[in-house]
Amino acid sequence: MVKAVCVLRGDQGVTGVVTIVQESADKPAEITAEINGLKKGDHGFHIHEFGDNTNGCISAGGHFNPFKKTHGAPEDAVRHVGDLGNISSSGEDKAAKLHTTDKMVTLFGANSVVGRSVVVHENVDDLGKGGHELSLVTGNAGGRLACGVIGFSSSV
Ligand SMILES: [Cu+2]
Ligand SMILES: [Zn+2]
Repeated sequence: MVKAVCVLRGDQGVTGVVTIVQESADKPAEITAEINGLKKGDHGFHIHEFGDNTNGCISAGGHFNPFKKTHGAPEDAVRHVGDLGNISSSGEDKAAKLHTTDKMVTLFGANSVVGRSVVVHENVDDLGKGGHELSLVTGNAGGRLACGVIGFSSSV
């Protein structure tokens, strides 16, 4: 069993905690997220390549994509490893919550997401289907509201 946690912060009051737990390398990862301060609606939610916050969330780089695929939905076969879809807020002062399992995200081996970043976005991720020039790259999810680095944890 490997456990990881990510505390998200941003400069517009958005905060959150994401936990990832995985029993073994051949089992799906269990992802739980709670994000506060989001406007009502869906917000793109991804794992980005770098655990670098030097220049804020921009330094996290692009979506974590070790297999060089195009952007997609979490349930798609063709997607970035980091494509977690959207997290949905029902209103400004309500926590946006997500609980899912994912077969591509892993805490084991060379493509582990530990040391990378979780990013929550301003706008909805169109899951590659929006027809915008950025749809197959970022889901056209707009600015980065908050981010944090994924690290190992003993407590989650
Ligand atoms: Cu993102
Ligand atoms: Zn992506």
